[in-house]
Amino acid sequence: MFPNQLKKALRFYFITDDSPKASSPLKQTRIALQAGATMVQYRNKAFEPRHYPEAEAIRTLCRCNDIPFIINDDIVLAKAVGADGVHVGQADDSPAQARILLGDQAIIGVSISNMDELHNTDLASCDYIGTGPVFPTATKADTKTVLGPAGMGVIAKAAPIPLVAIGGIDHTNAGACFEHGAAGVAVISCITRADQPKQAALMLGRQCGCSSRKQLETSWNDEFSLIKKLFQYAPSISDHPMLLGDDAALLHRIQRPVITTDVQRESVHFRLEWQTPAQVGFKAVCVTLSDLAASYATPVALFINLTLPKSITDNTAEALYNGVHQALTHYQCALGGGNISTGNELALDLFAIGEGNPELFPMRSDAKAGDGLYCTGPLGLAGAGLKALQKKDNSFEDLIDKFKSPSARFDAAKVLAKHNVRCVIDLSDGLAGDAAHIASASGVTIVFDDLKRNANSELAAFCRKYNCIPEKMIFSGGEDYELLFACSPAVFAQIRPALPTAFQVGRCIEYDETWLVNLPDGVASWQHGKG
Ligand code: 3NM
Repeated sequence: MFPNQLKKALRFYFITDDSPKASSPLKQTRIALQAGATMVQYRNKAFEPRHYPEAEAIRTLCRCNDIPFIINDDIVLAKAVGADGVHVGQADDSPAQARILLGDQAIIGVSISNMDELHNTDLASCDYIGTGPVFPTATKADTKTVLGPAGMGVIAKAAPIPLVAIGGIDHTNAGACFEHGAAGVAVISCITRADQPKQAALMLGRQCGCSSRKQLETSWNDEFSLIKKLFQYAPSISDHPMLLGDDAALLHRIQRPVITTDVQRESVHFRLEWQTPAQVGFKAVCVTLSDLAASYATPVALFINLTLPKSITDNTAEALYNGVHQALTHYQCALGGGNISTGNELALDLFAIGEGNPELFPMRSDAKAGDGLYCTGPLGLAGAGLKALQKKDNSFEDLIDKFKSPSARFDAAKVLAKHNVRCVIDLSDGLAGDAAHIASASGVTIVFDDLKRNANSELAAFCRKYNCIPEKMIFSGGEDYELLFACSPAVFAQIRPALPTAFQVGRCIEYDETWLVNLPDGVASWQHGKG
């Protein structure tokens, strides 16, 4: 937040009241927001896990109305609930600790009640100070000397960052705080314990020069708010500076841009009854970035077009974004842009840009007779996981996990690139299909090994239970997102120590009238790809 934006946000700073005498904090917040509050702090000195939904509901309300949401004291809660910042006292975690946990963008406030504290507090990690009590207050028992507006003004003058006045403030004395240099006033009881809270809040709002809100936004499930949220929580990746314009993104310094696209559609690629929205978001990014891994490219920016049916709630959309952001953070990829439209089914169209390896752009057409064909990890697990979900059998956790949460194998790609492996493809369609792509593009015949023994124990157990053939799962189950690659056996021997899960699946020979040899019975032969 820019300094002038922060100053505006501090103007009418409402703090929730945890007293049983007051109404619920969510209701208090609604009243304050309707009266024009510009910032909200959730203060609950007796916080317990059961209060979490309350904090979350207030955060959502603030977010919908574009108001910063701050947590009192508890930096871990602030992180967990996705607050915009935290306010710490002199005896709490330090502002520096808060900054480390909450990041550069967080708003961090600290309580300062006299000049000594002002001088002895490390303000480098703070965005504002809260100073009081300016007037006598019964809300906080352990407050220090009442400063009066003039005493507060002395601190405001000496403070290098904006000051918000606190303690005993209401519509009758807020003006004095502003006159003595406060950027804003923070209040509790003048609203929460007033006989007529709405009236009291409106009177204070007027003193602060804040416009009331006739109608509170309760949803950010519209295109503009949604895009704003999407960007607000996206990781900023500094290696590839990116200017987010109004209509497009300007990417700097991308040499050899590598571009890929993917789509994830409900009922075709995922089902919300099987996967949480966060898993859907996470997987959509992994699947898209997997193509970059198979191209030896480093992720730079991802673009998402989202189709949201009307039935999708804000919480679902937000959880989906959280998954997207987790994956982007994991793979150190920035969000370059997005678009949202309504539609009949939930769908994510994704585009990713990466920076290509300066020496090598691997191609599926680069396999040679004499090469072995290898894979970076176990196959058939995701396909079996999908079948387990279809059968509503949750006992095969590893298989289901592999289906729900694949990874893009940038780690393996690094090893392959280092050893100059020139032929790579990511396994999205299943071994038979993807090997056929290599064979037909390279003009070789691939002779498969007997992979019976390569079914991992959970896959073998699944096949026993459901009477299916493990090789069939290995050859036909898609969505493993391992890398399939061809190289000489000597090179593979050098690679193997760095990729212990890699194994041989076959070998390439001179083209012999057919692309694939030794496919297990019942696996589609893919011979139609010939030509
Ligand atoms: N901190 P009311 S005074 C939470 O002086 C708090 O640091 C203070 O509540 C300080 O608006 C205070 O009801 C209580 O007086 C503010």
